[in-house]
Amino acid sequence: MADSTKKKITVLMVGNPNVGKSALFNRMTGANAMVSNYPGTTVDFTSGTLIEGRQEYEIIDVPGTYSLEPRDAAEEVAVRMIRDHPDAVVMIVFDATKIDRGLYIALEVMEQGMLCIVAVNMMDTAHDKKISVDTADLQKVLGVPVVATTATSGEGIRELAEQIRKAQVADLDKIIKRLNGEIPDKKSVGGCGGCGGC
Ligand SMILES: Nc1nc2c(ncn2[C@@H]2O[C@H](COP(=O)(O)OP(=O)(O)O)[C@@H](O)[C@H]2O)c(=O)[nH]1
Ligand SMILES: [Mg+2]
Repeated sequence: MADSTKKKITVLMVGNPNVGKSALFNRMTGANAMVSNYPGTTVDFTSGTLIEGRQEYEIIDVPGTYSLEPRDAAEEVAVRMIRDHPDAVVMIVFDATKIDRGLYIALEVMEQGMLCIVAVNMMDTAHDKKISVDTADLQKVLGVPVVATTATSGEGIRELAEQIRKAQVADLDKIIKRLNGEIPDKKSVGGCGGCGGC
């Protein structure tokens, strides 16, 4: 049961098309999803409820986008949804086999100064293709929670739901310095990924 004294938090699921946003959305929200038309457009989007740790979240499955410079109506809606929900948590979904593409949109979203969390989905495919993805390292670099998931099997979904409350506003200057090796890694303590969320 949700704690009715806590304000409902909106979570926007953002990422490239075909990274598994809808599959993750279905896993997190179950059967209570609702399809609506985004005001003033012909673009549909799906929203649903997740209750985690007595907090109610409204999860919105945002149309897939490659960047925040929209090239079609669906991408325009994705950008509008982000602009229209400045207090939302953005769950940025990566395809584990295409991390570079995920990083592109992630950095654009992070530039907006919003609370962020990253789901690295399709971990099964990455494993099959022998692509190793170090989510702990990615978490250290980005400074926001990063969770490995496989939406089709459900692996990582629980942890993803639990980590939403630890979403962080990323510090782009620090990310760039870490990428350039100008800031040494924080020491990992007890499995801590150093996202700063605790
Ligand atoms: N192997 C694998 N397939 C996945 C995973 N997540 C989603 N898919 C599949 O990838 C395709 C695209 O997923 P979808 O949720 O529609 O992506 P979206 O465009 O980001 O919403 C579908 O065929 C899903 O069944 C995953 O973790 N592993
Ligand atoms: Mg989808």
